Amino acid sequence: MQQYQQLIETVLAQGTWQDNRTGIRTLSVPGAMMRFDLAQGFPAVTTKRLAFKSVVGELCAFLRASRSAADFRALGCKVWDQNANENAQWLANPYREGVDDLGPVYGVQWRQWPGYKLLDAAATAQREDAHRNGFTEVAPLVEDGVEKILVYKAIDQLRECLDTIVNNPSSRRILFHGWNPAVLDQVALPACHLLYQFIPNATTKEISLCLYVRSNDIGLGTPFNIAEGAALLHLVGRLTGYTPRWFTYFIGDAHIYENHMEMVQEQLRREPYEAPRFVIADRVPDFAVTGKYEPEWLEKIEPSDFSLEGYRHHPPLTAPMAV
Ligand code: THF
Repeated sequence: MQQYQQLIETVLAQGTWQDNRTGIRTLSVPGAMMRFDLAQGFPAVTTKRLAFKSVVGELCAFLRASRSAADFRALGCKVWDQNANENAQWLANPYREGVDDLGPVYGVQWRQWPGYKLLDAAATAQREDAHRNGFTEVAPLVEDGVEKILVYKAIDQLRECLDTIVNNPSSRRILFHGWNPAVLDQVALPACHLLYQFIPNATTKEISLCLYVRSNDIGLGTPFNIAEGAALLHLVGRLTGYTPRWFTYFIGDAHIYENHMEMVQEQLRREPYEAPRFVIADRVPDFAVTGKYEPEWLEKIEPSDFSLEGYRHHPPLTAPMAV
């Protein structure tokens, strides 16, 4: 994970101080990239302890389309409690559904993106096509004197990615998006990691992931989000018969919070250890071995199905999260 240290160095050398919604200033750089070869090991930060259980707990909660911090906690991840219950603006949001609610965050968009179409009632071919594609007719209505029909489908973007990896791996459209402009006013926090594109290689049977993160807290969020993206790529590879290879991580606003300076500087004084190995439990079917496509494991997977082997790390370091 030299690349994480290099990112810290870049921000320290080139960053400028910025104000933001949290009131805690950041040293920020616009645009950064890291690229990990997963064939060389798992990109866990080693210059401090990675909260791996929390990472895989969060991933499982996302995969189950959770929107409550209580569900995240039940899976071993406490990092959503503050966003759910300590942000005054969110507490006053009319869409908030009580204690621990986060709104339709990440997993809800990944697995249940609300898809609507307004069709002309007379457009029979369109209505039939929408029906074949899983849309249901919700309500008739009249717009400018024309009879219309509103159709709806909860789009499982992630499942559709897996289907395409299996059925049409040369597609360059295998992506899912967390940024739904229609619900930005309904969430505790608009998605930070928001665009995931899978790139399978049908010849080498390797699969790569490009991830775009609009805003990244380098002290706390970055190590967490890198590990989570890499874990997701491993899982998707396992369920589709591909070996995880390149994981490219793009950041929009790359920043270090003022009160994280000591934590990141201490990490620059530490020598990184070798990368650990990522292991998925045997009970999770390997498509490459079974030849059987079982995407329902996206929901069945448990945090305990993921582990790290040979994870050597320096002593833990932590710092407050800005809310
Ligand atoms: N808000 C801010 N300010 N930074 C973020 O990174 C962030 N997130 C998520 C939503 N809001 C955010 C929450 N993810 C930790 C890790 C991930 C987070 C938030 C906090 C954290 O404190 N990690 C500690 C301990 C974790 C633990 O023990 O469970 C650590 O040392 O890693 C970006 O996704």
